[in-house]
Amino acid sequence: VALGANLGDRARTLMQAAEMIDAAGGLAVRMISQFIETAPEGGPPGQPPYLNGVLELDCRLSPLALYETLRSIEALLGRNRAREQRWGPRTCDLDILLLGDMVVRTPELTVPHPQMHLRRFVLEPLAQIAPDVVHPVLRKTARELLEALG
Ligand code: A4P
Ligand code: MG
Repeated sequence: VALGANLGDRARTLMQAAEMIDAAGGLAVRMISQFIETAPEGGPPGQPPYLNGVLELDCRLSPLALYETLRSIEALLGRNRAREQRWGPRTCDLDILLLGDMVVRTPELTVPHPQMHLRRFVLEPLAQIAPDVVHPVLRKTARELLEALG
């Protein structure tokens, strides 16, 4: 799971998100990457820098149940989608990157995350905690995907 925040007390928000995920039924946090400050990619110009990180979870939930749990944690952390722009500033964004070897393509959910292999702010923390995890569609490891970004 990728964590991102660029409003408010970003580090506190990301730690709270990790704690809430760990406390949720069917989920346990196994690893937390360092949180890194990153320049915004995409979205409207002039948005503040992000703090990004990645979690590895033990997950006993279905993909959709995991997605819904993450959405409810985003909401509890003060995210208000009605006021937000796509790729705009947010207090907390929780995206599912990978679910083991599973490939999901539903209206709500695409896993692997469709942009993960293009994003340094995802691949850097991912390669830190799971360098050898394999993207099941591209068949490359996190480390290889990061190196491919140059
Ligand atoms: N969705 C589909 N697949 C997934 C998935 N694997 N995980 C759908 C989570 N959601 C998934 O997401 C939009 C829709 O994607 C959801 O309704 C869900 O059904 P959202 O979180 O509501 O909106 P968003 O985050 O504004 O859009 P999107 O496309 O998810 O953007 P991203 O990819 O989250 O990018 N720059 C830096 N440096 N760091 C960042 O963290 N984040 C973004 C947002 C832009 N630039 C950034 C960062
Ligand atoms: Mg998102």
